[in-house]
Amino acid sequence: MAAAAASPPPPSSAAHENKKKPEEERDVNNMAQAEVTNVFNLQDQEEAVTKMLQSTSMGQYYLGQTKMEDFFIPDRTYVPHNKYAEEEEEEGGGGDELPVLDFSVAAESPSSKKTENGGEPNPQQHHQDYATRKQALISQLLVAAESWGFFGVVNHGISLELISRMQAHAHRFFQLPLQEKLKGSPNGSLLYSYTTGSVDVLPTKWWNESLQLIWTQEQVQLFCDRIVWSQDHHDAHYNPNSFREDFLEFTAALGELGRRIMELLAEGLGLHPDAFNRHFRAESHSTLRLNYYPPCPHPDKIEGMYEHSDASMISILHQDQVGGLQILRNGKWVGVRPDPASFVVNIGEIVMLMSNERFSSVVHRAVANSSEPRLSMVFFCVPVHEDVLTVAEGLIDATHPARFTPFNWGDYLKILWKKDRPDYYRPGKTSSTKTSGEEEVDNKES
Ligand SMILES: O=C(O)CCC(=O)C(=O)O
Repeated sequence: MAAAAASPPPPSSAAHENKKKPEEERDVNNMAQAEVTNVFNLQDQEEAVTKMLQSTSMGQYYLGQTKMEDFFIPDRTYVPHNKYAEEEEEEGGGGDELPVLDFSVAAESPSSKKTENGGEPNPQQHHQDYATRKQALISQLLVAAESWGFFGVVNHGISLELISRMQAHAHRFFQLPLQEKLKGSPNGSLLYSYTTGSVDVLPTKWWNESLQLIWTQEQVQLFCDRIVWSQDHHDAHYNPNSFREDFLEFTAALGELGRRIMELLAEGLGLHPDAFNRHFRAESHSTLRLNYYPPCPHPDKIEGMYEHSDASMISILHQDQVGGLQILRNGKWVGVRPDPASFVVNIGEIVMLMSNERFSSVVHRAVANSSEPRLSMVFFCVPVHEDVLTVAEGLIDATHPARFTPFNWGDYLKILWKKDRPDYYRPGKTSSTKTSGEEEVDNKES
């Protein structure tokens, strides 16, 4: 692939326009909903719903305008949803397992811990232990962020009960009749919400539905006010407020986890702990997306969600027991084994850019299956719209010039869906190409 310019032009430039290849159009990302919102915003609800159905993959399918064959992707590299790295290893394939980091030390304060028998610790000794363990975590985190761009997190401090309550809300929502779900499609003041699959600007059709909401009280309330959650008398006891309450508790907890992760990433790079977090504030349009993949009789031919890297700062994902998240690593798709107690975190394009590409934002996808629906829940930490984002100063020197010009999230969103966006905004720095530095990465399946 062509080499990326060492000092790229500003975001408005189309300097790389002529290099486009059809495969490059395939990059998709976590902002599908934003596109839907742009298209349908400020329109009459009924008109908005019709338009959304007509221009999204599952919408067209539900309307009978497309057939399942229209979802088929030629020459697709298929790895079943429940095939994982460890199994490959057993088969002699040299499996490569996602690093899993124990975050318990990150939730601790340097002075809070009791000794094993419940007594007060020696404060100085404890402080030293804490510092040693924290440093060990930072080192593991750096390796994972640099060489994988992805890692699992356990002992993250978010209760399993809260996670399963959110999963139950999600299943309840996706099982509602289509007409009911459509009342929660993006429109007017509700910026993100229910969407029936991928939008037409993307070159492939996704076999999924999603519900994505900005993490504010106001947005979730707007959404809840539109939906009738109890469709029959069996459900009469369901408290619709519980969706709002659990959503707010869950997103606040994920936001806190995101903050801790970004603080440690910054410290690992020798930056001020707040270097990333100062752009990740309550007024950012960070979102939680619930992805629902119905069973599909031809999982080998379709994609639940096509390969993409995330535009976020970082993304924090929980997948249910079904499996289907796959990461492109060294040119191969690696399945991530589900674990109810862990989250999977990935570096998004914003932190990749701010780290001057020390970290990778890696391509991943979701694979559907023929027997059971699959649910994933992803929290996208994004920067405040207007904040100017730059490569962190401590990472620039004579041999490492800034690879990106300053931009903001608003600029980024504007060009995200443009087919002619400059190459340096294209996702897909994979670990497999990390060492070559200057090379642009091929996003397509191998
Ligand atoms: O469902 C998954 O495992 C992947 C979801 C994802 O990549 C996304 O929502 O951007």
